[in-house]
Amino acid sequence: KLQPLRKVGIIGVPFEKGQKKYGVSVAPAALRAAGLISKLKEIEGLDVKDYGDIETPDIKEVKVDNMAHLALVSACNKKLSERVTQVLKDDRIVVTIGGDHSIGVGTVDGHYKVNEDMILVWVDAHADINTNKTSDSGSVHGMPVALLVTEFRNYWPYLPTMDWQDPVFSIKSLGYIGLRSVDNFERLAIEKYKVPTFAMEDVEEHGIKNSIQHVLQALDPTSSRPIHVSFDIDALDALEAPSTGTPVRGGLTLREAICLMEIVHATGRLRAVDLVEVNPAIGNEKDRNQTIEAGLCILKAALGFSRRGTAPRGVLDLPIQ
Ligand code: B3U
Ligand code: MN
Ligand code: MN
Repeated sequence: KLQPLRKVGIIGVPFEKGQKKYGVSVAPAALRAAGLISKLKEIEGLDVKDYGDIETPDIKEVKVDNMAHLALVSACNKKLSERVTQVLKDDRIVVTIGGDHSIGVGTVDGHYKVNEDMILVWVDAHADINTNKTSDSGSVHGMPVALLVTEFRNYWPYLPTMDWQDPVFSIKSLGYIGLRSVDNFERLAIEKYKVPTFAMEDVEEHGIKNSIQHVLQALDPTSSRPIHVSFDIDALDALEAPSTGTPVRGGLTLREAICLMEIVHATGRLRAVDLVEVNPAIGNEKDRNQTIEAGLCILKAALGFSRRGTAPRGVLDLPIQ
């Protein structure tokens, strides 16, 4: 049986070539400057190690139809995958700070190499399951799930520079929460493969607590598999997290996101969490601070911070004067 882990490793990924806007690569530095490491260290019993940032080598682009910057996306994710594997082998929960959501390829690939029985909960306004044939934007941050799953092997052409990455993860181990901007072919994929999906109207109907519990139960009825949560900050309502590249109104509240993460934490099976698409260059200072703070709250909830508070360990009474 999987035991709860109280050690984490942080990886920053200052990468933004999976989408078109400037600024999402600044997020790891902005989150660190806002006290990411020290705030996580304040969580009772949590051992935090910073593994630093993944730097992407400056390499020559390849041309693939409707797929921007594939060579850079590939190079970044190859290094990221190896680092994720290393952190997990050090027996730590891996916390990856993006970067845009194309880095989900590296985090899931690296995680799968250690835990083949992992399940993946993709929390996002978008489904990120386009191929280069179905994408309107040509941005790889809308394609990571399609790159990862074995079931999509035949929907891709040969992708130069991506030989290191074999789609090995099964779509049967994927679930979605928070969707509200889903392209036609993405919806077709969700229906074809019966992906457990709680789009916003389902969250509305069942509540966030039942939504996440249903997804976890559907993917893993025996409650025994390692969990990977890939959290796109645009899953939150645009009013709660304005500093992001493709905000969509009508999303999760921060309270709902915290609740979701608390439930995942309580399983004791969380092994990897990504926080992506925070873009400190979008909006004003208030927007930026609000978005970063939301990100910190979400990560803290995932790693065991209690909103109820925590009494000092081994202390039975208040100090006497
Ligand atoms: N589905 C669209 C839009 C999108 C996906 N992810 C984000 N936006 N952030 C696409 O480009 O594939
Ligand atoms: Mn996304
Ligand atoms: Mn998104």
